[in-house]
Amino acid sequence: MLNEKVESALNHQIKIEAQSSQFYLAMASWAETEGLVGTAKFLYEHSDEERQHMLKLIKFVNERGGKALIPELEAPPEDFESIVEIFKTLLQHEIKVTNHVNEVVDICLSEKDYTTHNFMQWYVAEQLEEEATARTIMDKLQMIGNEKAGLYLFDRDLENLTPEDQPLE
Ligand code: OFO
Repeated sequence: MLNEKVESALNHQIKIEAQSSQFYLAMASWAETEGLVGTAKFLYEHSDEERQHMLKLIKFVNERGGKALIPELEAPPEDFESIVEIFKTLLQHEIKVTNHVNEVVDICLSEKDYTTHNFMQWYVAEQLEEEATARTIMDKLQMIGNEKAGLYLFDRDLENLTPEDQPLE
C-alpha cells in the first residue's frame, strides 16, 4: 500500500509529466507551422515520450493500491520566438522536472518506501539523458547563431534524431 505522502508526490509528478507532454506538443505544432519539419518531428516524439512517462506513473500508483489522479492542465504558450527560444525553454523545463523527480526521491527515502525509490531511479536516469540531449542541442544552436543555412541543416539533422538517441555529434 502506498503511503499518503508518496502517493501525493507521485500524483504531482503525473501532472508534471502531463504538462511536459502538453508543452512539447505546443512547441511541435508551432515548429510545424513554421516549416521546421525536423524540429516538429523531434518535439512530437518528445511529447509522446512524456505521455508515456505519465502513463508509467499512473499504472504504478494504481498497481500499488493508490489512486492516480488525472490532472487539469494549464494551456501551453501558442507562440515561440525561434528555435533557439524553444530549446532554451525546453532545457530550463527539463531542469525543473529533474528537481521535481529529486523531490519525489527524497520523499521516498524519508518515508522509507524503497520500492518507489527503486521505481523512480528510471526517471532519474531519463532526466540525465534528456538534459544532456537538450544541452548538446543548445550548444549546436549557439554555434550556428542566426545563420540560415546552418539552421536549415540543423533542422534536417533533428529529423533523423529521436529524443531517445544519443545527442547530435
Ligand atoms: Fe519525463 O522526461 Fe523529461 O520531462
